[in-house]
Amino acid sequence: MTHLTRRKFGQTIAAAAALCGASPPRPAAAEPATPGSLSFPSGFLWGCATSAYQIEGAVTVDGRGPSIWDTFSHTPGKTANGETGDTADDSYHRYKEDVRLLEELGAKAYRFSISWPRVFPQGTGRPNEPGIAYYERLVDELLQHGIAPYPTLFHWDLPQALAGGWQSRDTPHAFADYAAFVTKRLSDRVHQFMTTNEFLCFTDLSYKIGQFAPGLTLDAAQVNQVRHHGILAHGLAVQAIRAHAPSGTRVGLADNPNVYIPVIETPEHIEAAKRAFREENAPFLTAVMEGRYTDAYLAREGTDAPKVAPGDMQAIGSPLDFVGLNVYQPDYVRADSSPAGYSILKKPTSFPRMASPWLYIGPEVIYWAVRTVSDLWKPPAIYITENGCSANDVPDAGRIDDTDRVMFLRNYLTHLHRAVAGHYPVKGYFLWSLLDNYEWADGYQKRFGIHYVDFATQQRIPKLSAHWYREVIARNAVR
Ligand code: PNW
Repeated sequence: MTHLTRRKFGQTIAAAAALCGASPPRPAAAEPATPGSLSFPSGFLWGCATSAYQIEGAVTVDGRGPSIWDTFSHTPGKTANGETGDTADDSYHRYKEDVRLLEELGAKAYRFSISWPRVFPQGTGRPNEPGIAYYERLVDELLQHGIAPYPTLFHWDLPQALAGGWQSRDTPHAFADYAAFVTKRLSDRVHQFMTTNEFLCFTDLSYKIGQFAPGLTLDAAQVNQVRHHGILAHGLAVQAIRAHAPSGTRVGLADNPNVYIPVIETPEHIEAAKRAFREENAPFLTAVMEGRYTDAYLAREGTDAPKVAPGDMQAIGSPLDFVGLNVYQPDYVRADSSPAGYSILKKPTSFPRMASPWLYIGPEVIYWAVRTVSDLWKPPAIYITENGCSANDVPDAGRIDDTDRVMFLRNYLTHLHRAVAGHYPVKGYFLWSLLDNYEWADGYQKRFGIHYVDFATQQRIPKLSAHWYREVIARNAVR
């Protein structure tokens, strides 16, 4: 056997072992960089993300109250095949197994969400001790395995009992009280909190388009008020967390701004994309980062603009320690001579997408997300709090070779590396998702996990992408 074939043979065994889920032998010293390998800074935080309603199940266990997603998913015609989060991944009972999956990946951090109706079944009033105790157990399990907890306080499962939902000004105040309670219980062990997840989804998709709970289609003035209450909830929660957490606790949010890629990287198009980002996200991230609505937004909405009470904008603009960005699909912008100075391009029908029809593939969007937020507002730190994709995963002899997901992730991470190399302050990356889970109105058909879940048996199987991600984390490098 020649030296070359022996080496090849060894690599094949290691690769086969990896595919079977066993750990391939790893050299003791750091591996030498392969040509063209893209290394991340030491301490870069590699993690995975999930959310409560999408994975926990156990919706009536230990005193949890109903959320608007329980009501919505049980309403005929609202979700694919009428599917609900009643059982989901049963992670409420299997959290130790799920922490083990994180450990096997070598993940340094876990972004999960806390279910408000577990902690306050009525949304407000008396806390439910078994509800908060579950999150204490989860946090302790993570810490025992050296995994940093990154909880989000609201990932859409609003307590049903809150009259008027996000249409009511009382809801942001109830959220701040809930945030204060969670902070008091967890901030001895949890050093960072995210307030809300994705303003656009729990406001517009829920109260304007009606695609998400509670499934309403309100008029423009009402929608603007809902949006205002959403960002106010974030701002009041930032104040509540700071009031009750030890100093040094970091506070941020996870948002999914529309991100614009300059069609050509020339100064005029780059400037137009930046302007588009600020203006198209005016009701949400721009208001949070600037503590005011843009003049153009207020002019555009006219008498439909939100009613703002004294103190609201100051709360909304509370300084943040980090900005979390959920990055999925791209949009393209070019400079033009319109009053706005830009136009957003329509995508050709041939533009490639993943298994969810909305999920166009544009890996450079992750670079422009980081760069634009950084150039506009210079936050101290940025995290990618979600990135990942759905794929048509079908087990074949017990294996899921999701080469399309690996392709997607490799390309997005390559462009994230461009942001790192450009010295933008991006500190970590959370892959969506650790597990296949309840993909909201799309039910269980759209799989986003790097672990396959057999929903009949609750068995978790690492997909090829999990093996791939483990190598990324181990090498702290893409490629
Ligand atoms: C995010 N869109 O949602 C959420 O934070 C997750 O809960 C979700 O599972 C994940 O992305 C994948 O969808 C989105 O239609 C839902 O553009 C829909 C859209 C974007 C993000």
